[in-house]
Amino acid sequence: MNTATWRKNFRRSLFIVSAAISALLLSVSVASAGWGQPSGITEEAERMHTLYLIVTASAAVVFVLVEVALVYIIFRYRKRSDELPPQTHGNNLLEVVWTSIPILIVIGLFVSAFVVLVDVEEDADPEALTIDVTGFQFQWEFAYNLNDLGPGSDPNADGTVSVIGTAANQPTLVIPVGEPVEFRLISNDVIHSFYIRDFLYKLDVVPGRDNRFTVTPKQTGEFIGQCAEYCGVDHEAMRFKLHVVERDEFDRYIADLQGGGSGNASARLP
Ligand SMILES: [Cu+2]
Repeated sequence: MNTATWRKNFRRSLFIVSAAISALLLSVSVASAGWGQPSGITEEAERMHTLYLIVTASAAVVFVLVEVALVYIIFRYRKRSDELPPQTHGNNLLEVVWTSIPILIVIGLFVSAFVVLVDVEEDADPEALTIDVTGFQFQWEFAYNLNDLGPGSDPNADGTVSVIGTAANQPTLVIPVGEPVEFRLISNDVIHSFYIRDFLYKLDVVPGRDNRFTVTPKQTGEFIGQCAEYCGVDHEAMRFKLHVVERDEFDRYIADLQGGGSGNASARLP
């Protein structure tokens, strides 16, 4: 094989390899957009997940266009001889185009992220069920105020019922499906973080600070949660379960707690 043929083959292989790598990276990014993040179980999570897909897909499109342009230009304008090619300086139209497209993309991403953020951080309807979540070294307490159990609850009802976890007995947080649930996060010792993966959301539990958030679960089931802020030697013991149930089941659960039940929900819930 002479040198010219060898070079030609080498260039061709290089082109094929880079095209293959670009295609591989594209499929990995598109695939991980679908599989990389769980889609979540709340209406808020659904919006965040959609935003995530939009951002990842835009990044994938930009990546492929840039790579294709790069590879094309490298081959098309490679050095062919010692003769200097025609020299050009500047192209106003091209410069305006390649400056405005990225600006438009950034504005688009900013606006869509801002809309989702405002939506996710929106305060709960005052009627919504409110649960006091207290993080302590090293477990959680979930307290339900009897006068704040969601629409239709008795405003004059007195007292709270609560479930307190221990390292040996993980507590279960029970919430109704299809209605907004507000969590009020309380800590009297150090900073914890209230994290349920399938909410796609996590909020710190800071002493002296009134941190809250609201979610509307859209499917029933059993999920897991944990403290996500290293808060001391037994931090890992701060795990808990989440049960999303139908409203009537939730009402039965609260009535049972009121009747002196232990709050070991898994024993009673399907
Ligand atoms: Cu903690």
